[in-house]
Amino acid sequence: MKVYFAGSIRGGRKDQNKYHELILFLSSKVEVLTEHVGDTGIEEIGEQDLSDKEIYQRDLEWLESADAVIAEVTNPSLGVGYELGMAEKLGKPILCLYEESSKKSKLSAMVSGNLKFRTFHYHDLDHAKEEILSFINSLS
Ligand code: 6K6
Repeated sequence: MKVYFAGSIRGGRKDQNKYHELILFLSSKVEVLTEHVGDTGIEEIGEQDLSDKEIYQRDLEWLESADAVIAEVTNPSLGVGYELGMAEKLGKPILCLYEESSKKSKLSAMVSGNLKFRTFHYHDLDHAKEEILSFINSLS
């Protein structure tokens, strides 16, 4: 099974360690197409050999080929929002993970109000991993 993991890049990298841990966990179960989303220093290193147009085209191809999409949506990101809309139109099963905490920004109604998304509010990463397992198992 191929999973497209989406997480904020230019929207802000404060949750990158969470993405990294969730991607590591996910990679032990399925093929993750977007492992770079959890990489430390992606903004500094960038994908220097790729233009924005090439990144967009490559990511869209991966999204089309994915069996499912998992998005960490706690940190708002234009790119992740775009990917979620595209994934919905492509008919992909979608899990959105949101860390429940009063300090975080409120989740967009365009995510929480969309009944086609499986949106899960988690307390810690173990809680999120349990939900990831349940989501993956529901697809096989
Ligand atoms: C270098 C410097 C800044 O960004 C880079 C490399 N950019 C990207 N590389 C790979 N995927 C990207 C890149 N920018 C956005 N994406 C895709 O959009 C990822 O799949 C993320 O899920 C999402 C993040 O969007 P933004 O708007 O937060 O960047």
